[in-house]
Amino acid sequence: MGVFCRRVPRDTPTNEDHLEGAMITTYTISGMSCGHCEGAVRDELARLDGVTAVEVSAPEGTARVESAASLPLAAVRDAIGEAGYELVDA
Ligand SMILES: [Cu+2]
Repeated sequence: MGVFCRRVPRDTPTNEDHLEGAMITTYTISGMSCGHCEGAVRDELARLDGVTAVEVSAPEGTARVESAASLPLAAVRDAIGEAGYELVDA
């Protein structure tokens, strides 16, 4: 609601290395307002072990994460927190 994003834009390449048989999990995230927020969340999630692709949508408040194996929820929560946002429990 009228929140200004003060994040500095960064060039973040999307990871397009799709793995066959990968797991896809969608997480709900609160607090994202624009593309810079998306980039920050994507950067952090992409750093997690086993993550092969990340798509983040600020308007939908979601992150769609593709990974080779199931990700520990605590690690996902920490990564989103590191970016400055909050994982919303389903
Ligand atoms: Cu933003």
